[in-house]
Amino acid sequence: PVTGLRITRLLPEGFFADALREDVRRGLGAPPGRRWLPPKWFYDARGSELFEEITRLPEYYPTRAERSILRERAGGIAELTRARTLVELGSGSSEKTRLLLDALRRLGTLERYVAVDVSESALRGAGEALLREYPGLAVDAVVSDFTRRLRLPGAVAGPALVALLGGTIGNLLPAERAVFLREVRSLLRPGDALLLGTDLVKDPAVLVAAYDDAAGVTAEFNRNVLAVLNRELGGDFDPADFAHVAVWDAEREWIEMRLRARRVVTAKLRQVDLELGFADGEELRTEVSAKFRREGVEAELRAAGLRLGRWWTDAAGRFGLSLATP
Ligand code: AVJ
Repeated sequence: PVTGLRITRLLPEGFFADALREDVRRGLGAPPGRRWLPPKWFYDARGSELFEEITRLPEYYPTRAERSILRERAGGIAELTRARTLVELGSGSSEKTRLLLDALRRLGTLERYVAVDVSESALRGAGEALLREYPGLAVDAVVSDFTRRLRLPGAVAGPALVALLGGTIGNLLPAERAVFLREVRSLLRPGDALLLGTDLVKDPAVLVAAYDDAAGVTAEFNRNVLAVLNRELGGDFDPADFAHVAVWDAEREWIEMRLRARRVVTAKLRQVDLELGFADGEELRTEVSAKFRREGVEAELRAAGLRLGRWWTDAAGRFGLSLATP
């Protein structure tokens, strides 16, 4: 019997430091006006906490919408998959996961939960709580960046259900999504399934409000990436120099979060030997959050060799949950 939380680091020592340096050189080293950072760097301990706060905001509907689908469908998902292993990518606090864990335990098939996330602090908190709440369940916490390379610790007992919830797949650009979905496909064996949450295209005013809340929590979340750069790379950004911006790109059907310089800003990142200048009003892209339509999800799955078996939405049609099989 396994007690205690098993934490696996699939990444070599220093991986995150190197990856951050590389992303910063590439993204912030781009010409002014075209600078960007990948959204995964939001999630230090403070950023993970702020994201949890976002999920409780009145404007941020995706978490509640997805939870309402799971509340209604978890039992059916359990019966369809009969999973022995639940693998969750980008598990964060594993809050909605409990609905799946409960349903699979009720059915009696579940033996192991594998939580994969970039945030070790989130994994520790969630993992310890789940061990207490689900006696007898083996819980693995895997610190990994699945957007780079999808790997799991050892063999996974099938049937396995791989879940990517919350609309996290929307943080990947279309080409990155194609690579990621093919990697998921290559991991799945007959009888396994993918459960994929996708936020759906809707009234742009609703979307923008979800990413620019009145209380300013998302703004703080966005600026937190500058605090991460300061701490990890010896930076001297003043987060207050940047305004939070959320815009809807109607053509590409995604929300972009940006940080806009409120004045001429200069900043140094000592550890990467980078001196940055931002013109007044210059923007830095910090996140893409793509919104989907059923046909698009189905096409992307199909291109990766996956078949969309079931498609559920919440009553208001705001969020989609797909169950796909190899
Ligand atoms: C965790 C990636 C699903 O894109 O909606 C929330 C992150 N960014 N508010 C999203 C986020 C701004 C969130 N995901």
